[in-house]
Amino acid sequence: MKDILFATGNAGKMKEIREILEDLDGCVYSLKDAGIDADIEENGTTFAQNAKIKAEGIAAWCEKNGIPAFPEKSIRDFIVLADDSGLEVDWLNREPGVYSARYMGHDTSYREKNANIIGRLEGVPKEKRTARFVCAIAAVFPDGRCEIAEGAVEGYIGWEERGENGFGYDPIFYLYENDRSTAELSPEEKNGISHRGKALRKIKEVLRKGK
Ligand code: ITT
Repeated sequence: MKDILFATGNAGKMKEIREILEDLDGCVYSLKDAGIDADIEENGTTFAQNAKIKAEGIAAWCEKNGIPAFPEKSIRDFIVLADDSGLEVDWLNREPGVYSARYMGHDTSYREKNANIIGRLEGVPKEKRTARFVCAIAAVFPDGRCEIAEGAVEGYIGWEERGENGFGYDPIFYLYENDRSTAELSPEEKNGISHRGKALRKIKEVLRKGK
């Protein structure tokens, strides 16, 4: 199997991605590993569109500029993957959705973003605090074909941040089954049930079949 270039600059995502893809034959490189510093504008309206935009954008960038850390290689030696994901809160008309990373501005801390979401749900009872994490993974093959896989996990927004694991909105996203936040799960537990775990396991099958 060809090696994978995963078009993400998010270290929290990359850690989960490496754990889930570790049993693939090829190596998995991040943008940082490949020395790529490209900014692709995510102007789609769905997670699937943005994942495709990111993967195709990085493939096109490498076609033009090469791969800084691997000057002897071409982007055609890799399958380019990208993840677009986010949190949909039903009470907030599915906000922040595709704007999850940009919500309240890129540079605002997640402590503030999480406090803001909890504040906007003040007085809302548990049964109306429904939310989900959604993930779309795009795979762009050397011949230009693009395959997409999606995954989601249902839960609710809690009343306080809990847990030290994960990243982003994990401390306020709780599971109905055990009333734990996804930041309270071990990495293996989160990958087993998460939006990203589900989407990556589907794309792994596509990669294994070489489709
Ligand atoms: P890349 O585009 O470089 O991959 P990003 O952080 O900008 O990184 P997205 O545009 O896909 O990625 O934004 C997704 C945001 O949604 C992310 O920054 C988190 O805030 C949130 N998110 C996605 N998956 C999450 C998870 O598993 N746990 C907590 N928050 C998550």
